[in-house]
Amino acid sequence: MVTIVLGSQWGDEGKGKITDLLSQDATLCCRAAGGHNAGHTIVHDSVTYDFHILPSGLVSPKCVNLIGAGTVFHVPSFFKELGALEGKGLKGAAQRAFVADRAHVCFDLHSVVDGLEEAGLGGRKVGTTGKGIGPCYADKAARRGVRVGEIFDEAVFERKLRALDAGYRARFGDLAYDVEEEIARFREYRTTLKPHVVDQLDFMQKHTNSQDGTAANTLIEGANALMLDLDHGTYPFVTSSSTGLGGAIQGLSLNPTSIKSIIGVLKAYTTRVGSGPFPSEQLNAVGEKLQAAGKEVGVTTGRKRRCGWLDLVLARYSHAVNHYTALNLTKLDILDDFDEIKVGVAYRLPDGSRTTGSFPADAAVVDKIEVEYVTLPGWKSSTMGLTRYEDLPVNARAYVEFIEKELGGVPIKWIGTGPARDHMIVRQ
Ligand code: 2SA
Ligand code: GDP
Ligand code: MG
Repeated sequence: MVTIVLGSQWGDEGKGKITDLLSQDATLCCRAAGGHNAGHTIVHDSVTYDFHILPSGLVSPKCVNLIGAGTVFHVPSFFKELGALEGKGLKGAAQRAFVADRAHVCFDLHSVVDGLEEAGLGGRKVGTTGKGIGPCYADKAARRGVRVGEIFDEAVFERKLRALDAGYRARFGDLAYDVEEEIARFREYRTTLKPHVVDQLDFMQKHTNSQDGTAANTLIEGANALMLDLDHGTYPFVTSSSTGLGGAIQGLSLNPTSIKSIIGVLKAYTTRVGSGPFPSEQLNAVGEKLQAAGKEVGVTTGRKRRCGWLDLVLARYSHAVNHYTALNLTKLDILDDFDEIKVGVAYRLPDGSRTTGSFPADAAVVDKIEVEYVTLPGWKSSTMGLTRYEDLPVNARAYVEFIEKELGGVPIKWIGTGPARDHMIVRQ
């Protein structure tokens, strides 16, 4: 049985929190795509954990975790994050963290190139995290990338990394990067990384078949989100991986018939970090209030996130691509103090046409969209930490039910009311 958790907007919806919650009943938790650009925050037992490349299932002591073949893997981040978890008292996490030998190695070289490519774009910057994700996936697609399994063949590894370095020097001239230093670091990783590297198919078959008659539950943690997807997002203002349902299947060689649920994580308002179109963005006091109340700051880069109202045109599009079987509406508590709450329900396009579900492919067109809003009354009381649906103020329930109806009846099964694992309403 497979459960897939996917970001439905531009990321930071709270995927880490629900992944952590569900991983308590999972035998295996996997990342399928992306790299250490992701930032998933989990709050449990008053401890805050920040995950980037590691799957959020690591907080649950029985859950084994895999960084899948579709990801790009930065080895220093892997060890740094494992060290931080140990430092926070999460013992034995390293014994439950594995990476597929087919994942691509994301080098510090890629990060340097990421910075140069962004600088070259001037005013058209993507606003990347600077972690080298785009260049690493570009090398993968150009068939010159280095895979995790190749780290262990010293001669091949060193030849390929030096060739990457030479290629980038031919393009950019001098680089603030020392390839021999990076090669030297990998001589040590060759030993320390070895116990974590697995053949994905063997590994998944072992962990997804029940060993002792109990159900084997696999949880897939999406990274980034549908509107950052390389094919379906606001290209070119996207990340370089497939962040939707397709990427989850492809990156892990999942059996689609074993998928039990596809959970779309939908923040009760919208945020975006980095550049690119954002139709419901509020460049005013509302946006500032959402940013401050929601503590909307990037986990990986510390950038302030851009904020706006919930956009149901975007959510309908996201649902149409990812086929959510249920939603987790998150951060409802952040709307507690608004007199009125607006929800985008339709777009007016520059050519005068109106759409309620399709999302234009051209970022320049999306930039000129005018959003039609419906205004709903706020509830002006605290929902923080509530765990029962019937305890929500009537206007908060009306907000939840309005979203469900507008999205064609997809059930909002989970409602986040705070950052901690137990700040969640679960509707049956
Ligand atoms: P990249 O670095 O090549 O993947 O950047 C390309 C675009 O993808 C966006 N992106 C993200 N958006 C939201 N959250 C992300 N993770 C961090 C977080 C971000 C941070 O959880 O807060 O700390 O800034 C993430 N990762 C990539 C990015 O902003 C570009 O728009
Ligand atoms: P992810 O990238 O989708 O995993 O999301 P992030 O972890 O980057 O950002 C979500 C932030 O909101 C984190 O700081 C979470 O601790 C926090 N969070 C998640 N759900 C809720 C919620 O329902 N209410 C509140 N107040 N905070 C939440
Ligand atoms: Mg995040």
